[in-house]
Amino acid sequence: MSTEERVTSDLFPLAPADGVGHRELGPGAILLRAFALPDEPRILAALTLITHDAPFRHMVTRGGFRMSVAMTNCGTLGWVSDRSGYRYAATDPGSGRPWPEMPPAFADLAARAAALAGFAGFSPDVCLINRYEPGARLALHQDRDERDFDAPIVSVSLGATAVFLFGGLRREDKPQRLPLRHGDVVVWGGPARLRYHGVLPLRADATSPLGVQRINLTFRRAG
Ligand code: MD6
Ligand code: FE
Repeated sequence: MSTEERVTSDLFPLAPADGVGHRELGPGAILLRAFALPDEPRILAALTLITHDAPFRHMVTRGGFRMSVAMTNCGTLGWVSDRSGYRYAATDPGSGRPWPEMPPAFADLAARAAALAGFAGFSPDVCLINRYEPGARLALHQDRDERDFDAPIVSVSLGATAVFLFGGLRREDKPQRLPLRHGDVVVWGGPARLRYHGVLPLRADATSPLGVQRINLTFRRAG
């Protein structure tokens, strides 16, 4: 047990073992349970505006497969995929207009989470917004479309619980299985920046403050 886990269990002696506090997932990676909960109303209000301007859509992979996760973005760049592959683009290919601006509350939440994981000064230029409906999944992959890997990835989960697969630096490394609940935040950077990760198919029986869907915000520095 790490010092931090001991401190946490002293502070919350009756709390469920894995329900609160911070958990190291290895060098450069941390799970912050419920960290985004205080920001939930602000996040949801901003999401309504963003998705009105730039609706969720199912992108297509280079191989021509429709992704089961629906996506949109805010920020000066957005992550897009089509038959020519994955990349970051300054405009929404659906509308031809720039992506909606990143709300200050988003950037602030991401920076506070990154700082707790040891990455001070994180200033994201992309917030990729993912919507998972039952059955939607994300295959194990590395995030390597960004220009440099100095900045961490910050991932905020809202809505239905999903099982996050957090692997190692090699595809063969056996992933940890982490249930991510409403408000949980995961940060990975530095030595963990290129760890493989993915999401198991969302289960239909999940009940959550957002109904049977999971919304994930992933913050990156791509440009
Ligand atoms: C998640 N998403 O939804 C994590 N990575 O919990 C990702 O890791 C991700 O949705 C690269 C591109 C799109 C993604
Ligand atoms: Fe990813």
